[in-house]
Amino acid sequence: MKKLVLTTAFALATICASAQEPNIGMMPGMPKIECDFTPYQAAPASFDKETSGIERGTIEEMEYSSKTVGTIRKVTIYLPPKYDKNKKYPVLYLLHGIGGDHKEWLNGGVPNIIMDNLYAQKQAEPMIIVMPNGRALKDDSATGNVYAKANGFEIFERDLIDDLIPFIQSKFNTYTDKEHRAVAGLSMGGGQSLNFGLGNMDLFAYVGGFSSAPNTRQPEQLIPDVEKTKKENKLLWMVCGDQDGLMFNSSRLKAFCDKNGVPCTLIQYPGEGHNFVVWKYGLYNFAQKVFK
Ligand code: FER
Repeated sequence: MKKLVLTTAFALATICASAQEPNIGMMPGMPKIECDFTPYQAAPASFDKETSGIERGTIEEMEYSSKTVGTIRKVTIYLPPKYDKNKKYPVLYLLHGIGGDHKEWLNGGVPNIIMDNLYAQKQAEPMIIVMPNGRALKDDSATGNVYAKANGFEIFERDLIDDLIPFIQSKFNTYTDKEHRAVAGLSMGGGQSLNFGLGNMDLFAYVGGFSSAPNTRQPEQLIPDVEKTKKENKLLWMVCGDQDGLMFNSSRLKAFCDKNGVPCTLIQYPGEGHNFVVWKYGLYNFAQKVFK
């Protein structure tokens, strides 16, 4: 079954160029899993449009040394407006998809504009957003057959925990407890966030999966101990387009949570497939719910 799902998804997914997510439409034969969707509420029309006259955060690219990969790796950082190095900040690790790298969110998802707007409306806690390259391989570029490099997305768990988080905590004045650390991502990054976030609840209290990909572990693996998850996880939040052939990864987890009484959100974004309309909406909502 798993093999069939992966092969079908691969066959129907077309990757046109580097730094672009596959166009994944509805797939006949994909399991349709019933679950209780959380009602969709539209974001304001201007949530992702640049607003004039408001304070802006800053973006920088940094490099860190990875023991896991044995290379120097790039990471994009967004600091909130009026960033003050004497203040402590929580951190959101924001992960990209199979066709992207550390610049994908910035190029496709305008996270800086979404966050600047949220801050102008006082709708989010000031946080540092860290956008790494989630393909933990010596060649971590989104070129060639990106599916053949998918194992790098699994290896990234160690790079994130052993190399990147310590680096971020050494360069910025951050809180270091789980209640001040979140992980969310799109597609492969959504699968990574669910896998790593729920798998390391001592490190992450807030977990977001946007259109999570088939790298998402089975619910029983993600939540082996229902009571522990209920106690330790503070937010399990998902969104997926209702035209996205990868919905089953999210609905399977939501159905498990419904059955076992684990608080969990899954919004079915109406009329959208596997794209940044859904992912920007994901960031807009998730960012308002963390660190509160
Ligand atoms: C797959 C289909 C899609 C898959 C990964 C993806 C690992 C990822 C899509 C994305 O990140 O946009 O079968 O297998």
